[in-house]
Order: sequence, then structure tokens, then C-alpha cells
Amino acid sequence: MILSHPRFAVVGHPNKGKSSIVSALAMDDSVQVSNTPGTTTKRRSFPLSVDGKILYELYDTPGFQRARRVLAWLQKHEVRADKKHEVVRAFIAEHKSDVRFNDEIELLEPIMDGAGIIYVVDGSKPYGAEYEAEMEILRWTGQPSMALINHIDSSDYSQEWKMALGQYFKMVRTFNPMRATFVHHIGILESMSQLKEEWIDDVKESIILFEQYQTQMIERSASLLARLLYDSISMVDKLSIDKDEASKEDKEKIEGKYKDKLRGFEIDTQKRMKSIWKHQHLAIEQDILPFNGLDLFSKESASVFGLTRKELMLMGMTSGAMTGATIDLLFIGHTFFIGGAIGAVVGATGGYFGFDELSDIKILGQNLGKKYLEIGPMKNKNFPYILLGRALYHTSQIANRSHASRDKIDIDRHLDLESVFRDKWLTDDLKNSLEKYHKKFRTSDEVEAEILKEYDLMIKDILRGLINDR
Ligand SMILES: Nc1nc2c(ncn2[C@@H]2O[C@H](COP(=O)(O)OP(=O)(O)O)[C@@H](O)[C@H]2O)c(=O)[nH]1
Ligand SMILES: [Mg+2]
Repeated sequence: MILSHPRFAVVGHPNKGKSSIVSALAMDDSVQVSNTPGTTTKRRSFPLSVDGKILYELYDTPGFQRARRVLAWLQKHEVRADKKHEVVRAFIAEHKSDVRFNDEIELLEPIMDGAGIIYVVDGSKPYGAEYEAEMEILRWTGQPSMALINHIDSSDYSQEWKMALGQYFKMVRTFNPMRATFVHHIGILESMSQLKEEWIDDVKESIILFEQYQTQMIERSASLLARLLYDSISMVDKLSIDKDEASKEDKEKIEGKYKDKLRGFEIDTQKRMKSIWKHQHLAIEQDILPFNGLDLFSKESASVFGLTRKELMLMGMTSGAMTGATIDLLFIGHTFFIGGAIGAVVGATGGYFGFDELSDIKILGQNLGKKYLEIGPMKNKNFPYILLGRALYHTSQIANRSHASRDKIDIDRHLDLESVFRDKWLTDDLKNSLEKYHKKFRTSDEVEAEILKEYDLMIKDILRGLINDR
């Protein structure tokens, strides 16, 4: 069988990070990672495919269990170097149903079937001669191989490891599956391409596709966020009422519904974002969503992600009528009623982020007698920055997350965010540029596709700065 995409078996001692490396390189968060040695007893294949095309395929395998025994068997059948791989085949054939060698058979089969070898070691533990049997067996297979030094802890024995591994592998690299960035990932692919002459073209092609894929993910994320902002700001919602005047309850009801819809847009965007970045298995309990209870409309959220009062004022985003107590209301354009109807607009008492007042509520009459309340588009000028800040933060967490990570996304550091995250993306110039678009979103009935595209491109630039190494 001829397979055009490169295949690699990830092998090594139990509990050295093999599965984590498969998870990171295949960008697959469904790989079983565990600190109980011997969890994997069957190999599993994890292809990285983009638009239906497989770029490469990795095998997650059980760790070596009886390497010395296997090596002793091979050595009993000592032959010339060019025949050694046949002895490995003979070993597999003879022990296929021998449970004692299940793990060795599982890991050797794909190699003998043509997969390259990625040998994984933990550089935070000392080197020891017990690894030599494993490396020697791999040498007997005659397949192209490279070694990856992972660091599970912070101790560093990589010098001795490099000396030892260099005896067996022509390529030795350090790779941290938890913090692997795009550049590291490409680096590993480049090493793969050099393992065997015949593989160069296939692996190079995979690298090009992989690079395009990364760009695509950023583009798709930017479009998704541009759409979120546009949809949220421009959204108009209605509620029928059967009286001429809206009661306080009616008003609360439509406001509640409006806020819930906006929260829904955010949650939906977060889900799609996880799927763009192939993190769809991220369990709810590992998820910060929606921001550990940091509600979209909370004061905390506004203070972490939104603009400050001073910034809003500097941008002329406050109403001229603002004096005294009302200085805290950061929405403008409190046009009372449109359509000749009468309605209720509550006075705001809220904090200066003004979430008591998101939008006008209008009472609109219809000829047939029924009246309805209308809310939207979003008039609160801080809201777009809060929503965008949260969305960018979430996107950067997802995009920079290794598929090997099984940790929670930690937003408890959000106090740091207050001082740090905004500075990572929001400049004065950017505030002003974004504002032009936000204004269009809240004032025009329909925004032209080109306008949305321009906004989309701005977000793409912001994302490039927030996502590692792109
Ligand atoms: N902190 C840290 N933990 C790691 C790293 N690589 C693996 N681990 C952890 O080590 C344990 C074993 O990893 P796993 O990939 O399942 O090893 P395998 O048995 O060789 O497949 C898991 O708990 C992993 O989360 C790493 O680079 N850093
Ligand atoms: Mg494993």
C-alpha cells in the first residue's frame, strides 16, 4: 500500500509524553493523556487533516515494556545490518499473539509498515542504560528516526541525553508539547522532511499546507469576531405588549431578553472558535466559558475589558448634557420615542459603565392596534470594546492552547488581565479606528459587505499580534 502522506510512530518508554506529543502535533485534543503509565495498550492513528486532505499521520503507541527481552531475541538471530529489519519482522510474526509482547508488537508494526520513528524521552529525568535496548531495537527496524526531548519537570538532563541519543539518532530536538507554538511545530515538520530523501517533497508539501491552514484559522476567527460585533451592536429585538403604556415588567422583560440574546451570541461564537482551533473536546469544566461567571454585563467585565471613563470622555463618547450625577452614564442619544408612541425609559442609576442603559426602548404602534416594544441597536459605547476584548481574550486562549493540555483555562488571573491584556492589543489609534465601524454598526440599517470586510481585516491584524508566532 502506498500512502502519499508522511506517517510517524511516536514511541518510547511509558509516561514520557508520547501521547502529549501526538496530541500537540496532530492538533487533536482527544488523544488520551494520562499520568498512569501503561494507559495505552493499543496504538491509535491520529491524522492531521485539512479540508479533507491528510497532511500527516501520527501513531500513538504503548510504551516499551520488555525491551531487553525483545532485543535479546533479535540478537540471538544476529545477521548482517541490511537484514536486521527482517529479523524484526520475524519477531513480530512469531509473537503476534503473545500477550507479553503486546506493547512491543503494537509499536513495531506501524514502523515495519513504513512509518518513520519519533522516539520520545523525558529530559527532566537522568539518562540511563535501560533506554539502550529500546533505541537498539529501533535501530534494527532500519526506519528513519528522530528523537524528541520533552521536559515533564523543570530539571534538566538534556546534555547527557543529547550525548546518548546522538549515538542512535541523526536528528535530536527539544520539543515541549505543552508550549509548542506554530514555529516549533513547523521546526519538527522540517526535521521530519530531512529524515529520508524520498520524504522531502511530501513533507515540504505538508508544511506549506500547514502554514496556509494557520493563516486560514486566523482569517476564519477574524470573520467570526467581526460578525459577532456587527450582529451584537446592530441587533434589534421586539416584544409585543397589549397596553398603550409599557409597564416596568415589560421593560425588564425586553431588556432581559435582549441581554440573553447578546450573551447567546457570545457563547455561540466561543463554541465556533473552539471548533476552528480544533479544541472541540475541551470539556465544560476545563472551560472558562462564559468567563467563570464574569457576566458580559457585569461591572467587573467592563472594568477588565472595557474602556475607562476617561478614555471614553477623551474620545468624545459622552453626552453634552452630562453633569453631576449623570456623568456616570456612558451612553448617549437618549432619544425618547420614535413613532409617536409613548413609552417608558427608566432613569439609570447604575455604575458608570452604564449597563442599566444599553439601548433605547421604544414603543412602536402598529395600525392594527397591537403595540410592541423595541430595543436596540446597542447604544452603549463601551459595550463593543468589552465584547471585543472578551472575544479576543477567549480567542487568544484557545488559539495559543496546546492540544496536549488537559488543564483548565484559567481566568482567575483576570485581575492581571486588567492591566495586561488590554495593553496587548488596544492602542489609541485603534480605539479611534474601531469606533468608526462601531458607529456604523449602530446607526445604519444595513452595513455594506466591504465595510464589514475592512473591520474584519483590522481584527485579523489584532489577532496576529495576540496569537503566538504568527
Ligand atoms: N508539565 C508537563 N507535563 C507533561 C509534559 N508532557 C507530558 N506531561 C504529563 O505527563 C504525563 C504523561 O504524559 P503522556 O503524554 O500520557 O505520556 P505517555 O505515557 O508517554 O503517552 C501526563 O500527565 C502529561 O500531562 C510536559 O511537557 N510538561
Ligand atoms: Mg500514552
